[in-house]
Amino acid sequence: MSIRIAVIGAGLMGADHAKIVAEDIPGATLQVICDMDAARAKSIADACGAKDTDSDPEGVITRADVDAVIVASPDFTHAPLSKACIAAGKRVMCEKPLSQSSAECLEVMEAEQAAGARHVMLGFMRRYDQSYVEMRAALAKGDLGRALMMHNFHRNVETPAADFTGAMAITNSAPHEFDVARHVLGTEYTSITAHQPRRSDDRVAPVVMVLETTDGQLVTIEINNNAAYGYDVRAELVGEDGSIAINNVAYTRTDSRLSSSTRYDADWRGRYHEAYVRQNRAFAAFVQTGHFPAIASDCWDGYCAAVVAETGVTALRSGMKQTVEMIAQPAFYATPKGIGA
Ligand code: ISE
Repeated sequence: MSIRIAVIGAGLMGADHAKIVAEDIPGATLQVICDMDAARAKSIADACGAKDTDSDPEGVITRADVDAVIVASPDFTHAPLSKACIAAGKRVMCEKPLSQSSAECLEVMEAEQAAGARHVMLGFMRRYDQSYVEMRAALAKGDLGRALMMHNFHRNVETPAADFTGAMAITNSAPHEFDVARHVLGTEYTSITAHQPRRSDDRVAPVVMVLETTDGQLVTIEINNNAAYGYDVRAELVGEDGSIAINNVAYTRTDSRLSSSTRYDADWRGRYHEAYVRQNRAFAAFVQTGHFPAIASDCWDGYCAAVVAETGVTALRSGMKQTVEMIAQPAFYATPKGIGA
């Protein structure tokens, strides 16, 4: 059956998801683009061939012609709309974060457990990026020996908003690393420290974090939202017998005038396009089969990222190492995830 998908939010990410649903998800129909800004919803709907537009997020979720939902509206709407999807019995792919509040993540987890079935897939798309897939497989295969450290840096060209802060680097950008490092290592975090260097201007300085894991490993994360030179996300996993590093991904190299150069993407949409496509195809399969994808992130992963981010902000503000304190993983989320990638 063709699944009819509504995309809630016609901003940067909503437009990207709408295009992917329209062009790259076999067996899916882009049914509705929903945004409070009717003109913006119509513009994306016209560009992507959506069947309809709407301006009522809660109403769209219950529409009879909508089988599943992608939530790409502002962060503060993610948890309430995910709960509304659960209440309506609709599966949802919610863009990260599930919530910046761990308490609110727990509310969504409680609603999903009460419903007795998985409804929420979370949009930590790095798990579908080929570089992290290969990194995780190399560790699982034993090529590296036991994992000791994972070094990560995540550099944006410039902050997405003028009022961006160091704390927001931890709550908005770093959750990608918080999630993908624990996914690759198969572990949880026990502590975090966070520091910033001083810039010579008034732009937000990088944030450098060191996290300890329950398996005695170290994870280092640099978030630099004002790197200037390009969108550059890399990592290196260091084992007792070897290491594996993520290259900058560039399809071409230009050689001329005694020099050689490759280009960086301007932002994450180009660098992770294939990951978004794989993620959204996995979501469509989840909707059609009910099998939650084996490597997808869920509400528990959203809760873990929120707890570590909240603790990281405390560490940054206090200048002191902070203990990461989480609830025990509910059995509902401990069961092995579905089949396939
Ligand atoms: C943004 O919200 C994202 O999710 C991007 O993937 C990330 O690279 C960027 O730093 C965030 O601001």
